Amino acid sequence: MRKKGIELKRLYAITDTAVAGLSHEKIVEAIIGGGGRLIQLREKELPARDFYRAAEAAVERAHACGARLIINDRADIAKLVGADGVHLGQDDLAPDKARVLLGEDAIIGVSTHSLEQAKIADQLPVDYIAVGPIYRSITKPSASASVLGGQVGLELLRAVKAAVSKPVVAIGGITINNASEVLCAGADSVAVISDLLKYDNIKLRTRKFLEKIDKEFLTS
Ligand code: TZP
Ligand code: MG
Repeated sequence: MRKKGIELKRLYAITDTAVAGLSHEKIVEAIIGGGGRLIQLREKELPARDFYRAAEAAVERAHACGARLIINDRADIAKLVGADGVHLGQDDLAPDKARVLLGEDAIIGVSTHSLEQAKIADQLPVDYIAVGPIYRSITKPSASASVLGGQVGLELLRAVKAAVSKPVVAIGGITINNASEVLCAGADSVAVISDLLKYDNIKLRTRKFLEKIDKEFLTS
């Protein structure tokens, strides 16, 4: 029997060793220190066996502190390290196949860039639908290059939210200054790389980010 649906944290931090200049494990440690409890490990350079080792260390760290760790792209690695789930792009393993591999309790998320993709994702065995890039992203320029105008904007986010029943994660160019408007536009969660990881003190930045969205979003 499928679980009834996951409750996403409002902040979904994503690791990027190039932006942070730190290992995935150290990034996870800093984000957790700042109060983050939902983290995605995103690794695009390492060979599989090094990716596995990094994921193993990161998941151990996350679970020791009560945080959830989702692996980007690789359902096989997510399964092997006992991660909480996998985040899949449009060209990764199909969500139904990842579900077979990871089981009913795993969190599976999928990236979408149009209303059509989001509606399709709503019918798939996934737990959340990511939409982006909401704003231009310097961290993933290819995402911005792939959509007209470099960003899908809050318009698509609103349209997706109105059309799907699953939780929606907004991604791309989200900062401490625009996160509240993204949440107000309907995002259940904001996924962030650079505006957390480009700072020397990631722990402090994560705390400030969480405080700001808690304060602004709850009072808006
Ligand atoms: N997918 C769409 S934009 C993006 C990903 C992984 C990068 C998000 O990074 P940032 O620095 O928060 O814009
Ligand atoms: Mg992918």
